[in-house]
Amino acid sequence: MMTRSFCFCSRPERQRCGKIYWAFVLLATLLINPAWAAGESLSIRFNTVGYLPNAEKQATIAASCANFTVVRVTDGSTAFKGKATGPVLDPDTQEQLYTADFSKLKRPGEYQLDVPSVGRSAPFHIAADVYREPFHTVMLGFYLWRCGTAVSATHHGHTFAHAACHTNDAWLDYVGGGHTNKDGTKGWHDAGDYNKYTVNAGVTVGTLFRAWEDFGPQLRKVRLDLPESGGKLPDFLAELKWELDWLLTMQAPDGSVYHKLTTRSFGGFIMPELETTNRYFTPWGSEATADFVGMTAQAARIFRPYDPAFADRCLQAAQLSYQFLKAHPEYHQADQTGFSTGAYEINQPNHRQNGVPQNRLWAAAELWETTGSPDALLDLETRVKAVNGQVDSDFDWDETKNLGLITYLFSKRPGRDPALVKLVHGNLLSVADDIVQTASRDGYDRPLGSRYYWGCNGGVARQTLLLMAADRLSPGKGGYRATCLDALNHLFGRNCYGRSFVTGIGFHPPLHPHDRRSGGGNVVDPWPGYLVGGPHPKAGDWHDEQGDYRTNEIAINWNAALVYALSAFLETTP
Ligand code: 9MR
Ligand code: 9MR
Ligand code: ZN
Repeated sequence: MMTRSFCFCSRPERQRCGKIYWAFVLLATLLINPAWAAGESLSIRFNTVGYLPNAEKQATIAASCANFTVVRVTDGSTAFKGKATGPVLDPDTQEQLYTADFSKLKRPGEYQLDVPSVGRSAPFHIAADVYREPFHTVMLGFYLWRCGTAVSATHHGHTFAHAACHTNDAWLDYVGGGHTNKDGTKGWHDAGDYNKYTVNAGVTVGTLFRAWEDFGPQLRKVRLDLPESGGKLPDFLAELKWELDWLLTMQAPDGSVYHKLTTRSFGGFIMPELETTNRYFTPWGSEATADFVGMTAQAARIFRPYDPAFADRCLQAAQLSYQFLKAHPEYHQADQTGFSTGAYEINQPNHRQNGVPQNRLWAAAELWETTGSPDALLDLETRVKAVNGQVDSDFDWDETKNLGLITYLFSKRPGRDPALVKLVHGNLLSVADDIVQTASRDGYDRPLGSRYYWGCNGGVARQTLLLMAADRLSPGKGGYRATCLDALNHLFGRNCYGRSFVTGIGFHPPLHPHDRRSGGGNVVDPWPGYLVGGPHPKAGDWHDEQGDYRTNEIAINWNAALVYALSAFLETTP
């Protein structure tokens, strides 16, 4: 297709011209791509960011091989020698895969794998702080997603910036307010598009708050270099407040919550400040309202020690919307008539979930955990019973039930039904054990196994919430932490592409994400710190092309899951 638009010659000539074109593309690729030009093999697939000293270290090799060595980058000397095992046929990719295990190499340093007749790998580090820089970059991704303000940051010597955008958010025409404007500024852009969707904010904020509640001591110390740095909030929470400030504007006076704030159709590939089409609040839905309760109730207890006035505001908002939900017990799907932007609704085609999502369970869980209200506990336990305490092995924006179950299970509040707690405890461990098994059977130790769907890379990262919860129940047992690291290994290069799935991080990361800033500006590199959605429907279906929004878009929900996974390993014992 590209050849055709490139040349205007007749048919036979066009074929020859096509060959010249592809030769040109190959040459250009080698020139702009120093990694490939240096001959680093894409057949040696491993975590190209690196490894914690005591972690398991395995590379998957998609070529016939026997012995391998790990060499020091500094002087080329050998640090480790081993024999590859295999081959094993990987059913997802039909590849014959070998495994090179170098877990015994623990000494910090910079290394490369050397596999005779296959080649040398990209360089990688072994270090106790190997995830610190990636964590910062992925959080930088959130800062750069901020809407309603100018942003600017430098990564690897390039500056990424845009002027204040969407400062007129938003119009009330579709929610019965006539053509009047009400404040709906701030928040993060959702993804590669600039719209803002309450339901996707739900799982995003819930996941980031989970990180805070699980790894608070590490996260409190993190400096993110934000405009708010040095103020009363820890930087991590300051970033989250930007989103919550917007979310609070999504609540209608009666407590219902608007489903989204968007243009009527997707805008073009321009920088956000140039997108001046009107944006509107759209009518309420029960998922948005339940997620809103979950987020604001959780915010109330998390912000309390730093900003009590904000905590009060969040709690009042949570209670108002919770009352609204109680008065409207039926599932209510948001009316999105007139809008062709992201739907975030459960009955859309090619969707994973069937049935009504259990977001109200999450809402009740967070409200109970924050207030201790017996009413909320009764509501919560009724819902937990109704789903038999069932934990899902992966989840995303369409189902926040797991977030509620985790909050319930780890609560220190009195009054829970012990039999129900036991049920959830058992379910969580058995789901986590399944994930560990699934990873161990996969050619790339991918914890999601053979499941490939829109945003599955986010799914891989989000499984770490379950694994880390299991690790808290049975500390150090079951291989839960090792499987969390398998997830990170996969996302940073132990996959059938041998590439990192996160822009600006690791070896040969995505260069053409479906991101309007990366495509609409004049920078060489894509904006940094973003996990792309990943291959589907099959393992080999990822395309690093801007047009491929199905596999190469970025989104806040997937990034949040990656932040969680990285938070778990920010600080390790040396
Ligand atoms: O750019 C849009 C992306 O952010 C969405 O995830 C995706 C699916 O809803 O839609 C993209 O927009 C495409 C639209 O749906 C169809 N025409 C091409 C648009 C962008 O290239
Ligand atoms: O993440 C969403 C995925 O689960 C859906 O299958 C897909 C199609 O509706 O939409 C994804 O969400 C997109 C949203 O609709 C618009 N902004 C970009 C999101 C990521 O692609
Ligand atoms: Zn904006």
